Amino acid sequence: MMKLFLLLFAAFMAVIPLKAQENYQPTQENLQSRKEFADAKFGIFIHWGLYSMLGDGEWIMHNENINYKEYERLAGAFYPSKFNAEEWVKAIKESGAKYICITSRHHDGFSLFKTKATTYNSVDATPFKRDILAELAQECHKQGIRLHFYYSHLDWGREDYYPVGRTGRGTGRKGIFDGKKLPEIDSAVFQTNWAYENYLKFMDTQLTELLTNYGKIGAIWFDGVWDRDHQENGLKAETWNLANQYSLIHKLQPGCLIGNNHHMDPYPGEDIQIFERDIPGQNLYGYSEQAISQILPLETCQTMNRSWGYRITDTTYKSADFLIKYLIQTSAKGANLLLNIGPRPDGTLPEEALCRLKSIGEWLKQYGETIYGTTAGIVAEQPWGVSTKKGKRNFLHIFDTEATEIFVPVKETKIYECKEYLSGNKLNFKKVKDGINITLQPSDSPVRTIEFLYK
Ligand code: JFZ
Repeated sequence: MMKLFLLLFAAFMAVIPLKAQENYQPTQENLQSRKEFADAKFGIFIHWGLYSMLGDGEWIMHNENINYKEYERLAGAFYPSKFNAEEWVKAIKESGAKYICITSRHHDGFSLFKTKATTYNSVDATPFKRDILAELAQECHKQGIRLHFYYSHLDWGREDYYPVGRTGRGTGRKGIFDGKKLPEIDSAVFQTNWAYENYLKFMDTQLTELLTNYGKIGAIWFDGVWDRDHQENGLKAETWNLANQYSLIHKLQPGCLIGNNHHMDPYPGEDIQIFERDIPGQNLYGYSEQAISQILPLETCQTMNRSWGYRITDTTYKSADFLIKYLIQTSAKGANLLLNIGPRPDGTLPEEALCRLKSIGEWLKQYGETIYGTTAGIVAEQPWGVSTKKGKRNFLHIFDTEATEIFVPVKETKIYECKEYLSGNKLNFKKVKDGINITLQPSDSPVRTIEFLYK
């Protein structure tokens, strides 16, 4: 009986999509944007904010239960004297990345841009007085790289972010907004309330600014709706007013893609699907149980070390070879890689990150054609590696450095050419049961890429 009920309930949930931007029909411009996004394959994520000054990641305010009034004082010392947007963009472009996604405002609530919605921003609250996003946007447009904005739904420092979610409960918010006392937090089942209405307006103002003052924006990357997943109705899109937010964004810039790091199946109105720290199909971190969209472009975000925001003690950087392979693996799933850097409080990008950007860029200069504009390969992951493809051109990326021969399970296709990608040297292959065997040339490189064509 219980099973039947659960089954019926699941079926019911499956046919009733969560209310977001219902009946959303992406415009031609939006579809074009999705295509360009999917072709781009590689972007750089930037987590930067007041937390960077404390050198212990972007969750420090929550982790250490820092009082929000005290935390705000960091703004008075925010002076990243070496911040240089031109240098950032140049280094990032050299990596071969096609877009940058930066935290316009993270969970701590500090805005890296001039906003009328709050003085708690990099222009009005700091001695630096500069609009970080404006400088970055100008350089991105000048140097020809797309710009995306990360935007946090949740806020650990605002009284009108009410009721609070499951995080940031120790930041000392008093439950008083505009002089009025809010009801007890723990008794509050989520419902629309006057404080929250105010918070929604605040976000609308900021989103309007972000999509009006910084030229063409490639995407808005939302994060934080999961903060309320312990509350009744907490995950319902209507409580976040996603319908209005999404249509506002699509109205202001129809080509702007919307992604939401909610770790669930995409809501109507979303243009890309995000996976956090997992290549689609993996679930190493527990955030990737959602089905892989067959329609939307996919993106995997990943850290270079183990942190998003600058963590002064985190030296656990993944090797350049690992990251190159990771990019190939995401491409082989038809997804993009959004690789993170946490700039230092002085505004510089860590050397460890810079040298990895350089190595990835050098590889992409030679092999970019086997990544950009490709889709998932002709064969699924094999013991020897993975594949990508562009039309009838198939690229096999061999990670097994020892292999002298590989089996490729392709059936009906008539192969007429098989070669080493870079040198163009022909490789021998023979038809075997259920596929072909390709004989490889030995090489020192961690990835050997070969190309084969079929009719
Ligand atoms: C989120 C952010 O919290 C994090 O700071 C970073 O920006 C990353 C890219 O995205 O990561 C999450 C998402 C969900 C949870 C925790 C971290 N969660 O459900 O507890």
